[in-house]
Amino acid sequence: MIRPILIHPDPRLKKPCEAVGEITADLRQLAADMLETMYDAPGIGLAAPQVGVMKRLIVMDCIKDGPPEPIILFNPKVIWASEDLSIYEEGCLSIPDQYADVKRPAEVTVRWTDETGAAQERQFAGIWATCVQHEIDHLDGKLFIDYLGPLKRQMITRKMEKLKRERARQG
Ligand code: K2U
Ligand code: ZN
Repeated sequence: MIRPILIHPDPRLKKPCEAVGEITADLRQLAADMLETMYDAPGIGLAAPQVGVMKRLIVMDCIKDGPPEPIILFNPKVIWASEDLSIYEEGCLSIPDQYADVKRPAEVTVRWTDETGAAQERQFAGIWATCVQHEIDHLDGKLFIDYLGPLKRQMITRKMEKLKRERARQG
């Protein structure tokens, strides 16, 4: 089912998430709900805290045109990052309609447990590298606006507070 996405500022978006133990049927259902929610947004990545679940789980599908390639990552960990950096104008489904340039390592190797409980390891580049780092940041309570200067971050936070007030009024 499609789950509501939390909007910044929200304490649950700033808290570090707990590691996942056994991959249960409930966690596999959560991952399926997160993929459905991500495609509906639409987005190319989503982290569990964004739907209010404080667990180390992210989903991604950065394929633009072509058959979808969803991947589910439990307890993802960057085990190598390139020296080279790349800049990408990032957005966030928890900070709607706000975009800013963020510099990150251009390539990363990530280790994780997949939905079958198998250990996986893959090197990501391009938009996949940007996205997986953006999502793993979410698991550590870090948002892309945390890489901006204090004034820009404060301006975006104020806009989100106004958006939340308006949404609360509309009910
Ligand atoms: O985590 C999220 O909020 C989903 C993010 C993932 C993402 C952010 C920045 C750069 C790459 C991935 C996005 O909101 S998904 C929407 C999107 C799609 C393409 C480019 C930027 C944002
Ligand atoms: Zn995000």
